[in-house]
Amino acid sequence: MSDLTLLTDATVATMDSKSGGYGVIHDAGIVISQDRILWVGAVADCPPDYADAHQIPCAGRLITPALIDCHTHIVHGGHRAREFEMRLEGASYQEIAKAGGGIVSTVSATRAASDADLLHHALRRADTLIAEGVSTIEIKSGYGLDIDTELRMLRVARQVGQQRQVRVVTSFLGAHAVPAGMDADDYIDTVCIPALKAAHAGGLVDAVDGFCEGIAFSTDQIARVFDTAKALGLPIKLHAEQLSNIGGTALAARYCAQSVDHVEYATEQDARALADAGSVAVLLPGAFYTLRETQAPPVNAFRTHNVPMAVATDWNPGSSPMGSLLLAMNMACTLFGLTPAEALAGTTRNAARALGLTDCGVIAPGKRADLAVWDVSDPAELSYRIGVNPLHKRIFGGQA
Ligand code: DI6
Ligand code: FE
Repeated sequence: MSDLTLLTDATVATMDSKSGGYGVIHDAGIVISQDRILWVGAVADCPPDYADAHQIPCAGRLITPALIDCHTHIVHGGHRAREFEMRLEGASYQEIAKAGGGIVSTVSATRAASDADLLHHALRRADTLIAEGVSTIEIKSGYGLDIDTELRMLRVARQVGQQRQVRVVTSFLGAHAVPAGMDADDYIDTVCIPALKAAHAGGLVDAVDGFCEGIAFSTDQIARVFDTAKALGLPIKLHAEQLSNIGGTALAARYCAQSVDHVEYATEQDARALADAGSVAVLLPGAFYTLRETQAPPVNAFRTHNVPMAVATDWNPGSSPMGSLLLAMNMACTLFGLTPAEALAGTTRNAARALGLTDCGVIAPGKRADLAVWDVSDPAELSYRIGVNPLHKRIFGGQA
């Protein structure tokens, strides 16, 4: 009995096209061996060696790479529905943050939550994403802002990856907000950097993130965190240019960031810097929508300079309480003007790149068999509908 599987009678969007399109193959098949893709192509061209593979007919369904949510904050305590009401009554996100709400209110709820409670809710959120064909989730710390709670968040994030068939990539986001009663510089030097070193020593950190913004940290403060990341050999990414332009994108590009996220206020020059650094621009339309922002990211400049664009949920309790990556794709098209092909590249090939992953995000020989089988025939359908989940089945590391 062969240990090979042949998914057959499918339409495959490989997302591996050099032209930036879907890379569609009609009447296609995919041969899987254990957790890897061995072959993909038109069934008519399938090599005879795979003739005795176990066949799974897909009834013409669309197969894409499994989706990758490359920016989330799904480990957190509590919720911020009251702030939603306050914004509807006219308060801004920045005003709420300055008045002691915002990120620091989630910090209190996260510190008060038990590990079991944090894990329970993070698993429920991960399950929601998995149900939409997500195979890989990036999860950030940043609601602890003390050494113990930052480490607890990252441990819970790792547990999500152990308790579910999903790959978790962690980011240390100690530089997310200044805790109440502390000076920002003191916080960076006496809490954030020691927490990063401890988390790294515990094997809990895959990348280092920060929030560079008027209501958070300056470029000088973030640079100190990045210098530590560099010394530890960790890649960096940054929340930058979300609400204003204070130079975060240029800073992150100087450190060859994996990604720079939000980037609504990035300039043409920022786009050039990202291109030179090989960084991905991660677009987060859920936060833009929730905060009713009006400045869209410079998508045309990213296209002109060949900056890869990813799309993510930014699932967090404040600015993006959004548990749907398909909805993020729809919003990236409707609000930011991405094409559906760019949106799908943004949650597959470019999302992998934003996480520094080279073994997933496209359907090609040698890549992980992380696949999503959809009850649709045209890949544009994935971005087009609102609030509809057409997933037929997800395959994770070759396992259905
Ligand atoms: N930008 C975001 O979108 C989240 N963090 C950040 O730096 C928002 C986090 C929150 O409001 O809780
Ligand atoms: Fe975020």
